[in-house]
Amino acid sequence: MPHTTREIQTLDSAHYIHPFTDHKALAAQGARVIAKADGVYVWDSEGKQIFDGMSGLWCVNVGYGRQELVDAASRQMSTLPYYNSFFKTTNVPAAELADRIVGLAGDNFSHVFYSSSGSESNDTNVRMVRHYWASLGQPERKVIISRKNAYHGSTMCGASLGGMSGMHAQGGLPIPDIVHIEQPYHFALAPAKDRDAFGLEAASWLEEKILAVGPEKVAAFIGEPVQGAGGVIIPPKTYWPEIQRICDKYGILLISDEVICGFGRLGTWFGSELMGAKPDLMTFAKGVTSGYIPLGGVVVSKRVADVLINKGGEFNHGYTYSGHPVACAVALANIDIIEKEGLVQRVKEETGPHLAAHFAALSDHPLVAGAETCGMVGGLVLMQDKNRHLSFDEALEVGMICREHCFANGLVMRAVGDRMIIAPPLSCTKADIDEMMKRVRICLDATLADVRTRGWMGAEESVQASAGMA
Ligand code: PXG
Repeated sequence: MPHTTREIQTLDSAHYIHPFTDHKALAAQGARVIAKADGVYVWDSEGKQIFDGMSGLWCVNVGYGRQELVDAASRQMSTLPYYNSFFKTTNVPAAELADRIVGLAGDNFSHVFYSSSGSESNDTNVRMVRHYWASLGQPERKVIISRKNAYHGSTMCGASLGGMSGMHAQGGLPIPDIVHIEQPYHFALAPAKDRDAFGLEAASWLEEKILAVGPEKVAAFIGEPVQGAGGVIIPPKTYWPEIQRICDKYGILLISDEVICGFGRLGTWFGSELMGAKPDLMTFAKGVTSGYIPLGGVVVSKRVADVLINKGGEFNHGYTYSGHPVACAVALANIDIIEKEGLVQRVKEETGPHLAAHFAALSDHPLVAGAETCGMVGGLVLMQDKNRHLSFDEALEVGMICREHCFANGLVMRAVGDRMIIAPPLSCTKADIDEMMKRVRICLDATLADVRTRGWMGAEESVQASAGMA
């Protein structure tokens, strides 16, 4: 390696502004330098091996070290490294991939629009649905309804669609005509209520909002099948079918943001399939190339495409890298791997249930108040006193403490407040999951020991703990 870790950290801190980072804290600590990766593991610049329980950032679906993807990129770069899709032009991988994605998305869909990220794709969604309604002679239909604690990206549209108050506080967001309803988070909002009844109630908040805004002004509803960055919030099974019914009732377009859930993560090609919804538009990114190269886009239904093509005229929207041939070639090779290895089916029938069983068993841990999974995503809540549903004081940042124990013990697990979340590669074997969960236990035990030492556990638990020690 040409530099020592310290030298890289110094360069980094002097010149690199990172996403979502407090730079004073980073400069004091020094960035963790990830140097290489293979399979389900990454290695830092000191040679420490870490199980990547987050697939990078929810994207490395087929795992690291796939030579097929390297070869696909290399071949395409030698043949045609770049050309644009403007001015009635296309390229071979872009056309082939559109056909392939439409085939995976199902009968409702006919077209694909390309971008390079999830954020850009959601900007496309906002412009496309407003253009759709304007083309139908209803330009007043502009309002898009989203949800609190949703994540839809970091551009002006993406962050506005998202429901993160910390993001809205910076940059004067949300932009006009984007409004939010409460999320379907059963554990936090109504743990005592029947889960399915709560799902129906949470969906009814959409109808309330439609009526408050005025149905003639509402263009679309957008949601993630399972909220990812918000903390792996898995909705009750009644939620999405009811959301679909309400959208149909008012003729409102449904956008499923599949940036995390798409390309197999929930054990179906797209998450909306599992949730029982039939969206009009689906946002994708991340897993389409397993993160090896940036690519995103929107899968467009026949309903929307028909209006865009036959009534919309020119859609004045597009990106330099829309349909990038190298990114599309890598996506095709990535889908080949997912199909050849049966990864979607494996998540559904084998590895997903295996992960779920491990998570269910975590309920015996004194810190773990709720643990659930859906395919290859999982979330658990750390609580001070789970019997009394008592959270830790937010200011204690117990989730962040747990995350540090994870890194120290060779595991990437993310903290969203006191929710610890994982999303390992879909290529995980059952043995990989056993290894990951062994590390999860070690990290939870280390966190428990830590918070006990600090005197932060619930009174009853502390008494039990000291009785046990006596
Ligand atoms: N939609 C969803 C559902 C996402 O999860 C985006 C859109 C935006 O994609 P791009 O490619 O523009 O980043 C995302 C991205 C986290 C985290 O902390 C999650 C994302 C991005 C960054 C951090 O969990 N998801």
